[in-house]
Amino acid sequence: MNRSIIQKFFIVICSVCCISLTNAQTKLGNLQISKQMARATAPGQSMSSAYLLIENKGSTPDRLLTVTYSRAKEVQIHEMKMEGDKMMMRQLTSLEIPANGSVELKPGGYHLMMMGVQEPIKDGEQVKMTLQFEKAGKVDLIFPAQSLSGKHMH
Ligand SMILES: [Cu+2]
Repeated sequence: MNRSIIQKFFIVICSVCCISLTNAQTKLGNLQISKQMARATAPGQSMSSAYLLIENKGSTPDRLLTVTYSRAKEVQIHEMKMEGDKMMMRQLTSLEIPANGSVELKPGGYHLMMMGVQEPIKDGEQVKMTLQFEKAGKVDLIFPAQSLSGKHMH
């Protein structure tokens, strides 16, 4: 390979990285949203979960109020934590995103729970959900679906 081919090769790789980086973040008012992921439904299950990172660059807190998904009866905001030696899951009425802070929804912690999913969510599917924040407003987000195995089902 001569030098100019190698250079072109790196330029191509670099621009692909930059494009995927800019696509991965959504700005909504003071909020910056990234790392969306949905869990593909397990066989026979009508429930699934989804995750994302919400960063608040503003000096006032915001709140995630509601989430909707056209194929689910309901999407709930859940928290999972250890109480004694038991893992407990509870539904939150809203989720605060602190000023100049962030909340990460991830397996074993906070998550979005899709209830009554009508047709299976397949691996590789682009799940579109709508999130409503108290201050930043409403946004449609794509959650790429993956089949995740492991002990954390939520
Ligand atoms: Cu849950």
